[in-house]
Amino acid sequence: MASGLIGLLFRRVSFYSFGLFNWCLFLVLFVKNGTFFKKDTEQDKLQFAIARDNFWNLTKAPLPGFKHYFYTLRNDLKLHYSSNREKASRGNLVIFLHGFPDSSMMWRHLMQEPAMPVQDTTFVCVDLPGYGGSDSFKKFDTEVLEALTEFVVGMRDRYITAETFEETSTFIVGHDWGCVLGFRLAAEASSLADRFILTNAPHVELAFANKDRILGSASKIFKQFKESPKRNFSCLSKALHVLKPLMVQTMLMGYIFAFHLPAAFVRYLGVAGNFSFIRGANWSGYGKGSKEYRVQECMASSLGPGPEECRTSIPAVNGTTEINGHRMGETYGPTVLQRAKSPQEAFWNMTGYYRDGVGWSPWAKSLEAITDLYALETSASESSSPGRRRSSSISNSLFADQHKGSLHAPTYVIWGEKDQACSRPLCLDGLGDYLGKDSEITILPRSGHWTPVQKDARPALAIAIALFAGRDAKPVPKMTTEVQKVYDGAVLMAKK
Ligand SMILES: *[C@@H]1O[C@H](CO)[C@@H](O)[C@H](O)[C@H]1NC(C)=O
Ligand SMILES: *[C@@H]1O[C@H](CO)[C@@H](O)[C@H](O)[C@H]1NC(C)=O
Ligand SMILES: *[C@@H]1O[C@H](CO)[C@@H](O)[C@H](O)[C@H]1NC(C)=O
Ligand SMILES: *[C@@H]1O[C@H](CO)[C@@H](O)[C@H](O)[C@H]1NC(C)=O
Ligand SMILES: CC(=O)N[C@H]1CO[C@H](CO)[C@@H](O)[C@@H]1O
Ligand SMILES: CC(=O)N[C@H]1CO[C@H](CO)[C@@H](O)[C@@H]1O
Repeated sequence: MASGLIGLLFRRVSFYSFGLFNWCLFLVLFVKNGTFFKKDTEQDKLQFAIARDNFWNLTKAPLPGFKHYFYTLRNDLKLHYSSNREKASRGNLVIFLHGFPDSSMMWRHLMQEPAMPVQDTTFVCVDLPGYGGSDSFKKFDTEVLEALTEFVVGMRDRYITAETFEETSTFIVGHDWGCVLGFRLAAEASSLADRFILTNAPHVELAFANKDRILGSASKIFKQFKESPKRNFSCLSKALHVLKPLMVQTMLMGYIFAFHLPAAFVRYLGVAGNFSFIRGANWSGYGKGSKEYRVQECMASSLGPGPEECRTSIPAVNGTTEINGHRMGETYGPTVLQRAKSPQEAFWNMTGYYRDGVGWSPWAKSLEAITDLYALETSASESSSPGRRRSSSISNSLFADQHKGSLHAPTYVIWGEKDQACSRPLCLDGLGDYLGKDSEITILPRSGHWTPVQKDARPALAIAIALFAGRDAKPVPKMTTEVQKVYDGAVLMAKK
């Protein structure tokens, strides 16, 4: 009993000490690389204000051909999104989920890739709850999955009509947290989309399984050492060798430990050195020496609308207050204004995803979500095209999955191998075992975490989206072969 308590105490203390260590490390880093004391010039400030106005002023086009929209959830909170389509029209529907510390505006570079089928496809870039122009939630637990389920169903209702239903497919594209959530939806709410396209973030159940496997082997080897330390001395270094990938991943995830410190620490980390943390996220975002990197644009994308933009509203056209379910005159929700006024609060919100368990808490679906998903499943199985008929996620759950978190929808994973936050041994190795039919994993060996942003990786993601979701999309026998045409050296990791 007492030893259990001491063990728990020891784990707690090491957890927070490591968080505190990383917190200090970040501050030292900001000071060392000069961002901490760097003051913005008048021109920087002007550029920031312009970028914020361009991205978040509701009367403007956030991107060429795109407009701002809101979707009100059953809990009365609003999600903000931008889309190239006002109403339902022919063409597939692609919904984009961004990550941390980003917003829907992170897709701006990808949307302008020449390969992207902007003319033929409905693109919906949504801000995750608590980010960009979407309302904050009290907690970022499985409520986020509920909200996304409701949102995707809402978008399908809004942009797909009964006439176009047969020929229209829905896609969910996710990066970073959007990818973590995408894996969960593909496993637990697979009927939401016909295909998931996911990039650079862990499948949480796989990462936990990899961690347990590594710890298991290391402790077995260590036991041999303990039994006869003299004769089996080499086992000590062997155990450390086995543990190495886990230690590397723990170091890479140091920031997550820092996000678990008391609120005052996290809030300070968010704004210290005038947002050094968010600015620092660029080191990897664009790649070394990129000419595309605009720090003020990145800041405007990460921080969302400011108090100015919260005063704007979606313009009414010809005095109509509603067009196809879009209410005109709508503006950002009250919690968006709170975040605009307090960037510390905004950072606390964004980091809530790491604390509140949306990645791993068991999701007991609401009755509404179950009903919505069931309706999607039955309509898909009634649809004539056999390719759409899939094993149902509801009936499937009656049988034990081979792995906890197995994916039930076709999934295409495209992964920058030099990811700065997710190491391959923990986050990627073994992912093939979780894939369902008609799925594939492509590795981009020269790219890092920001696949949708980095200049050399972007075209690879764009071509995959174009071939899956563009006009006249047909089954692609091997996507990696197609990707190799725009990304020399792309590697097929797994295919099912
Ligand atoms: C801090 O950064 C913001 C956003 O980039 C900028 O508007 C502001 O002027 C900066 N403040 C200082 C003191 O440099
Ligand atoms: C938003 O943009 C409009 C032009 O479309 C401009 O007149 C207005 O001043 C802007 N609003 C704010 C609060 O910046
Ligand atoms: C607004 O009115 C103009 C002129 O009467 C018309 O051409 C246009 O289609 C209308 N727009 C909408 C969205 O109804
Ligand atoms: C996010 O911010 C809002 C508004 O400032 C606050 O009410 C809410 O509790 C915060 N949520 C989390 C999980 O931090
Ligand atoms: C891995 C290893 O070297 N194990 C050795 C530990 O010591 C016992 C007893 O001498 C050996 O039988 C094992 O081979
Ligand atoms: C790679 C890159 O663009 N790095 C930039 C990130 O931001 C800092 C601070 O604003 C710049 O000094 C770097 O050049």
